[in-house]
Amino acid sequence: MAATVDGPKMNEQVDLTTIPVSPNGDVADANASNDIKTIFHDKEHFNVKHPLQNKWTLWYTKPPSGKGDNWNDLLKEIITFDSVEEFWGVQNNVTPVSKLAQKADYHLFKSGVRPEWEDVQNKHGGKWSYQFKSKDSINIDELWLHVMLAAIGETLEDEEDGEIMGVVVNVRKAFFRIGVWTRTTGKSVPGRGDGDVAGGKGRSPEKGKKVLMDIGQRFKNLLNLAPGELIEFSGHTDSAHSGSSRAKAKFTV
Ligand code: MGP
Repeated sequence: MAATVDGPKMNEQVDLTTIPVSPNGDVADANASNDIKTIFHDKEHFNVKHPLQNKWTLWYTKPPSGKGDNWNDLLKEIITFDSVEEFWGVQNNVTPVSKLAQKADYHLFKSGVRPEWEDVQNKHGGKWSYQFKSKDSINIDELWLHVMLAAIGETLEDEEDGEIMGVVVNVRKAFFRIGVWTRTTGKSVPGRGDGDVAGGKGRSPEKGKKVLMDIGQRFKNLLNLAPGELIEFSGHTDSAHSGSSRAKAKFTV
């Protein structure tokens, strides 16, 4: 699906009144007359929404305007949604990745989780990621859409895994990078006692690693990569220590 080119200015909160995220009209009246209209019947006056399993928040990293901008000032929350209809309302109204300035990012994260290493739900986790170095030969808008749909459709993991925190796209001078953030690195979480294996899910380290490798394989399939291409998993503590996301890979698939 093609996204609109003229999106809102990305350093501002989206004007929610411009996005058809909620049913218009009087839902009570519609119910009384049994008049159920989905978005497929009427794109503006629908009164039925299809809930997502989780609530999601879209974030944006504004490119730095000069020296001295810190990460926190650049990270902006755009909108939170929990239905299929709202997702499409957002997708059709934000600037596509291909039109973002260099050093911008989108982050689609479970509501309540900030898309940063320091968040309590991310700090023991990591990410699978891949850098697309030939920017002109890929359709980044379509890839990012597929990655977002896999996240909100919960197809990147099995239900009991509880690993997916969010997905990210980075626009950089020499590449686009797409990543998926996980809650653990497959190991036990320090300081939570012996009972806490692989992040409190009672998994052995082998099982913890297998869960992550399966997520990596699904993510790789989604990105349409040639079998010879490798995606890399790295832990956020390594990124935070080195002050760079280019931390050494722990696993590849
Ligand atoms: P990046 O966007 O993950 O990678 O981080 P990029 O652009 O390839 O750059 P590099 O520095 O890894 O080579 C860019 C910068 O943003 C990092 O160096 C950090 O300064 C900052 N940053 C990124 N993230 C995801 C975080 C975060 O979660 N917390 C904090 N404090 N800073 C971050």
